[in-house]
Amino acid sequence: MNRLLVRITPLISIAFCVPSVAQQLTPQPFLTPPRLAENAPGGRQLAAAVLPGGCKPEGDITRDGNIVRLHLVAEVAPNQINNPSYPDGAKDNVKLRSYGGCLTGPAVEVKPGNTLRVFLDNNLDTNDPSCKPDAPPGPGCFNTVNLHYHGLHVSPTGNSDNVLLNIGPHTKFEYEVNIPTDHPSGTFWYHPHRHGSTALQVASGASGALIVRGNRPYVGGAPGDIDTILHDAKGASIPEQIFLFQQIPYACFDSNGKIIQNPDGTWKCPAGQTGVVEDFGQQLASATVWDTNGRFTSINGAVEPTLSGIRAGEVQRWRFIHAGIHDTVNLQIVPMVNTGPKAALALRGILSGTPKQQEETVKELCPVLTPDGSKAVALIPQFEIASDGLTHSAITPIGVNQKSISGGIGSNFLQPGYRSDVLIAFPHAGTYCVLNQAATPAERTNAGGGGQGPNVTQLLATVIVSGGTPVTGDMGDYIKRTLYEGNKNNKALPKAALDGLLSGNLTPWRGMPEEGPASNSDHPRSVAFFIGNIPDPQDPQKKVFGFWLNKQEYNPDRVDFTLQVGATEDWVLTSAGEPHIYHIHVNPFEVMDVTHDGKSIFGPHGECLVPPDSVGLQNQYCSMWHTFKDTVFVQNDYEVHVRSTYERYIGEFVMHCHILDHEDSGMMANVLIVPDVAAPGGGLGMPGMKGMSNRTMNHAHNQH
Ligand SMILES: [Cu+2]
Repeated sequence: MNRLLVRITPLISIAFCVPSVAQQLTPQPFLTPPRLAENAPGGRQLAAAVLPGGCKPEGDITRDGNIVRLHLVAEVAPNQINNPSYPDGAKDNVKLRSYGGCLTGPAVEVKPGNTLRVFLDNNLDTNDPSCKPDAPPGPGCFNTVNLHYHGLHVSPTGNSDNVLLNIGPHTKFEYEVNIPTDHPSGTFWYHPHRHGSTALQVASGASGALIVRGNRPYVGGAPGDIDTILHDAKGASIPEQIFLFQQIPYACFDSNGKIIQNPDGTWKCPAGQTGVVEDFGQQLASATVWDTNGRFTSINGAVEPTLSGIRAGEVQRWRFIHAGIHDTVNLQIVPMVNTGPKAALALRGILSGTPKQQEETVKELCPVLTPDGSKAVALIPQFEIASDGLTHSAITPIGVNQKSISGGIGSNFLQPGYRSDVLIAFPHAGTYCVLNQAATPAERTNAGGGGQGPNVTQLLATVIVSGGTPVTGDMGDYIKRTLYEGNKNNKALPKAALDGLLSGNLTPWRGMPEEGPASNSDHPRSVAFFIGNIPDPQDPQKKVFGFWLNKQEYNPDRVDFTLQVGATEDWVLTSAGEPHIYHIHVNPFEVMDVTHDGKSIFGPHGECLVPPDSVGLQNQYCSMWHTFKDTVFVQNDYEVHVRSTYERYIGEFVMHCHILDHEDSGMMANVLIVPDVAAPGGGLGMPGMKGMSNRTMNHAHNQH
């Protein structure tokens, strides 16, 4: 189907615990996400869905005009995950819940104006001891699912992007998601979102890329699709890669139900045992679990794959999707300086030893400091064209603060839920490392305690660049010039738009127009996250522990915010004690400002000022000035000011912390958008009608 996406190494390997000699010599291939078998109208099957080294997912896809029919199966399936700590390239056996039975859900591509009919088949076991009748909201019912179309601007109600549905085991459900014709094209994703089972299922690999690809050219007037101008200097479409990052905390258990560990505390699956994700308390509910368990962030289901077949100077679009549940990925790309035996093993996804020993190897192969330790090496720069699927108004270099090692130029802070589309080109042939850089102690959210990327630097992937034409000089200028050359012969493209590419101006293709004035600028709505003890509303003498959003835990029967469709409003997002990650469904928001101690971190034109504190974490906000997002990191002691217009859709949906175990533990709120907030009946015009109108009337006073 999409030729552009298929640029994988032509090597078929894996699937055996003990690699053969031939396999030992070959790099571990970078896998593109699995593809569903594609049916032509009339029943003929067009293409096999299996890719080299990949997994054939259950289900299929049929396109008939604007209707896209998708059969998706939620099931438990056996798989294998590469474990870099094994010196022989062995893999761990796992058995996980996912879509289609592969380690990552199939990539799904749609167009603006499509109707996506998803026939979701919940094939999980009806025997679910985690699901207790009448249990209060919270972690549990791990075999009950639903589906969220993260970032899509679609209806949140009925059979559409409705995360308030429970789809029980051995139940089929048909979704109908109408993607409006004016929907931005970009990188989105799908995952289960049933309160209580979201974290465990996403942590098992139940997520997939959802690409909206547009073919609307910019000819003056309405913005066009960025997809129409991503051309190389010869005018051909540039290659692209999906990177779906997952953090799968699989573990094996002893007869007492405790996780089996190595002497250093990392998790161990002895021979013959199969890793699972079943225990919310031990495997998910801890700020430090991902730092200490020795597991690795995977890419499209593979740990430390090697991407090859890229040429020097070749501009590529990389679509990063953070589908992990808890921890920052601090993505840096650096040259590999060592070509010895350790490098050859690294290309096979073998580093050997404890996490600390593996970090030593990574630092030896891919240093981010000069040999004398005095200076950061130049990272391969990433030029962001879209965040959270929404094209920027300018090509934006990632990272600006050279003083910081982990936040220096080219360091892409990806938080759970984020997408980042970057243009990238490698300056010359060679091997490169894609790192998940550990934050320096000063940059950790809980110094020494975890929660901000891994404790140790991890290798995410290696990249082999061969052939092509080396690039000297400024890479940003080179990439802009390439786009300019690639669109020069497009006579329909207005000259001002073409010339603008030379300075990185993407306004003609931006995903969202600038927000207008907000009706509540002097009294913005607020969202405050906090985990800990607060006075018990029933008995103020007592304290009660919880995962709080505005001092309330999630109650599916309570509406927390009632909003007027069409209104534009300001919100202030804060976290106390530790950072959280704000995500709201249906409508994206524009990041208007980020403040610390009441002072903006931005200058008058959005330039990122010298950090107002020594922590450095605010670096990740530097490229967010007036960008649109649907998910944003909320650093404690900072205020993130956002503005959103509640366009088009009415109905009930959620906002929540995208650290998904926090969400399942209560950090979520219901949002209801109504046609007329002042009308009798709370906006639906029928006072006394059961359902949303009653709820609106009863809970209007709960607005914050
Ligand atoms: Cu949180």
